[in-house]
Amino acid sequence: MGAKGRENRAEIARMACLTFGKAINGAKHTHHEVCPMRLSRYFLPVLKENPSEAQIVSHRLMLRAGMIKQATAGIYSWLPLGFKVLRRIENIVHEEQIRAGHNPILMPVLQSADLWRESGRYDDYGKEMLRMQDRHGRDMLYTPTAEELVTDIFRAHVGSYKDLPMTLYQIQWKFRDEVRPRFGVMRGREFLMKDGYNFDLTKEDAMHAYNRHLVSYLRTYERMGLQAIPMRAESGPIGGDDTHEFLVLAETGESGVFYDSEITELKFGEREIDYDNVDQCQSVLEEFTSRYARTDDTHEEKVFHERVPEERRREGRGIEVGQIFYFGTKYSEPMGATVQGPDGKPVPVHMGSHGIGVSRLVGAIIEASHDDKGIIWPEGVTPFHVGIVNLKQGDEKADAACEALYKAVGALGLEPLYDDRDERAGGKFATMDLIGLPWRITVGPRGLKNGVVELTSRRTGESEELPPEQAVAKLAEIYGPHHPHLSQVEPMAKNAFHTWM
Ligand code: 5CA
Repeated sequence: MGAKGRENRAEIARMACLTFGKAINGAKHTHHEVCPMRLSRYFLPVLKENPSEAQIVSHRLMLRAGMIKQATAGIYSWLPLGFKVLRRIENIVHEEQIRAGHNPILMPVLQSADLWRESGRYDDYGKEMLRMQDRHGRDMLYTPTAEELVTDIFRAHVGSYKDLPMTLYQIQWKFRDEVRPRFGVMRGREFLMKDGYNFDLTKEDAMHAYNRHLVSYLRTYERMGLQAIPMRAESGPIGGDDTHEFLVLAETGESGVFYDSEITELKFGEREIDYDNVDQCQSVLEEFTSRYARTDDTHEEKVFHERVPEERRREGRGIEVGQIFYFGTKYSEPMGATVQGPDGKPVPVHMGSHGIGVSRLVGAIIEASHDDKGIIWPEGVTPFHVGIVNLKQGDEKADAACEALYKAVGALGLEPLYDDRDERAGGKFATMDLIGLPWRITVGPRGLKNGVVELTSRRTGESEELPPEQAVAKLAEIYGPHHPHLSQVEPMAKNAFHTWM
């Protein structure tokens, strides 16, 4: 990349910090993010019975935990708990896109058919595209993806190779009129997608953008507590030859998958990556895609047998949570998206597009992380960081201790959900288990007599009795890696709790 490109990237990073820096520095300052909540005031319409329409566990649990409500087939309203998780996932996606140097934008959901006629896709797309007319009889559509619109933005404003590389992305609702919407948000008709589009001078540069996206996706999914395996796939209506899908292994997945078991041992982890470094990105791609891993669309039994020893051959199912494409000049050529090259001649830009199924991820995470009592949120996406259960609401000491904990957790920049209802302990525990907060602090008069509360892990079920300030300190430690600002917070003063002990 030229010096101009590097400057651009630095500028993007600077701007992004202004826009999203608050999110990057931790949840503390974004208005969606910090809302500690009392259950008595929270709209959490949990269901006691299993809803009969739900065929898979994530759909069942999302309905039971009051996260979504179906509006009509394949279209959902997001209720407070579901909306909160959706926002968490969006934030991680934004942070990782910005880290990779990409520009956030927002394009409309309703688009003019004329643009789609330029690429030829208005006729090709078929019945999946929802079409309508405005009052003047002009053909409109609800965006199923946005290659045409973003190319139109690019051609209007970018004229020189010196402005490249460039990647624009958005997180926006899409509509695809699926024949069989099912499994709740997993296969919706309306769904939230992150869609990103790279513009590059040469195929080589565009392949770097492809690799950069692959690397950023590995980081993105790991932060959500998921292992998503890149697999060679088919491109479908987006077009192009190079494409990988990211699959989360799950029995209820809609894609058949065939892979070398060694691939499940790979982790991106904490490694530092320079997204402008072509070789670094290329080598991560090679590391994660050199072993056999394909979906049923591209699977070849013969190659599978040749390349993978029998004991490592695995066959299963997976949920597609993202896909990256390189399609060269498929849109830039017919739509006249050219830049002036170094020799002064116009050249069509090389493009790719890159999607993440943001709303589908909510379901995918639940498929990958639950037990028979309910959801188990990974720390990176949990709607609330800790549940506080008051075993004896109305008891002066228990109430005071819960209030102090509620404040102390909030002061850390974490969000507690305080069950302050006058309910039996069993019912409170069942609700907490169902909605899946990874940590719970239980407060009761008996423990308080000994100066302790109980900290319980939802995942292991293990409990530990400890003084409240230590429970808070432990939460700061647990969530530190997810919210870097937490470590800067002063440890809780011990005497903050003395009033009631
Ligand atoms: N233009 C490209 C990339 S931006 C594109 O549309 N790719 S896609 O078709 O593969 O979609 C991207 C991701 O959206 C998919 O990997 C999947 O996770 C999610 N997705 C696709 N269809 C649905 C659907 N009906 N319901 C929920 N999520 C979906």
